[in-house]
Amino acid sequence: MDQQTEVKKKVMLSGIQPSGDLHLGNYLGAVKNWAELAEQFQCYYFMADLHSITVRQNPADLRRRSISQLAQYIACGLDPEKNTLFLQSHVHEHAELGWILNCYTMFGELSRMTQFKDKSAKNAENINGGLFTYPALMAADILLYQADFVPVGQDQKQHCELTRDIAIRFNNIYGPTFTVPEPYIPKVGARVMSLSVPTSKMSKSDPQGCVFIMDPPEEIARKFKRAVTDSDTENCVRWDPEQKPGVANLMNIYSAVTGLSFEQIEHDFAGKGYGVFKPTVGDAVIETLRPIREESSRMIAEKEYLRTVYTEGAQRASSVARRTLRKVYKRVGFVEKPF
Ligand code: ATP
Ligand code: LTN
Repeated sequence: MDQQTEVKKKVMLSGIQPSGDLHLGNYLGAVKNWAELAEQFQCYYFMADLHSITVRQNPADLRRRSISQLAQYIACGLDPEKNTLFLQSHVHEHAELGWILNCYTMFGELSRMTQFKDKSAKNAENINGGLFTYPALMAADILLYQADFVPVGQDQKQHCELTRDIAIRFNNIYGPTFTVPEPYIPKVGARVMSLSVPTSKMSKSDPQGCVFIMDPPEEIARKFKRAVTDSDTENCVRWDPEQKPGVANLMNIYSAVTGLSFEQIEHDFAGKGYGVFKPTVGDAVIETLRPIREESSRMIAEKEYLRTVYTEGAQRASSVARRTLRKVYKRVGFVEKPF
């Protein structure tokens, strides 16, 4: 009976590039929501190390961050017994299906991806082929596991839509092969903006406007005190994302960490102004991140344990990925491997 329930569970899958330390945007837009899904879904989460080398990485830092990201996933509540946690490069099927899907993804589609446009503007000296074909590898990540849902922040919606188009295209040519996945985007926290430039998304490439999970409390307090609010003279905590993007961002963050509605927040801070609101949001974020930071630091030291987690994770992932890849090889016309 147990096994049958297991088989019927819908599949969730997501990944984060270990190209920087996890930040509040990654947490509220993605990881926080993952932990609650384990009972209801079959969940796979990985460190997207293959994706991260589309931007030049220091090898030692990449290795260290891939492991510390795993520790942070666990500290955020992802139980390795209930979720399959692994490193993307340990499951070679990702690269193999990635190549195949490249051949079913159009140049025009890839040219329209905003992440490609943003990253090539930021890395003008290294606009490599991998950066361009990145979405075909992301489609492979998702389709290998026949994922039903992909929990991500708003910025990944375009890639998820392209994955659907690729899956539908392949299924139309060869018959049903892939589950067509849907993005799973939270209502609050889906788009956390930079504290210094509230019209850009919070990103590790802007450390002043970015709150990292591992930042010490004093640092988080300092970043929130300096958060850019709005140049209006109103000094009033009111939800108006068009006119007041800085305040709206703080309200979004505060709502995501406390569960309070925007109306309730407006009511609680009526007449109090930004000088009171900013440090209050900072304190709420400090208390949310404190246990995660402490647990991550403790776990990073447990190297053998982490190694067991990612070894078992890759073995489990690979046994599923292998089945899909075999089916795809057959569909496209490759001769069956004799060994
Ligand atoms: P980069 O700065 O290189 O674009 P990143 O910091 O945005 O990277 P990713 O690895 O691209 O991090 O994102 C990991 C997950 O976190 C994705 O699901 C993404 O949608 C989500 N995410 C990233 N930034 C934010 C943000 N500012 N607000 C909400 N969700 C976010
Ligand atoms: N493209 C994503 C990371 C990523 C991903 C995935 C997310 C790679 N493969 C598969 C969900 C599913 C990013 O840059 N945030």
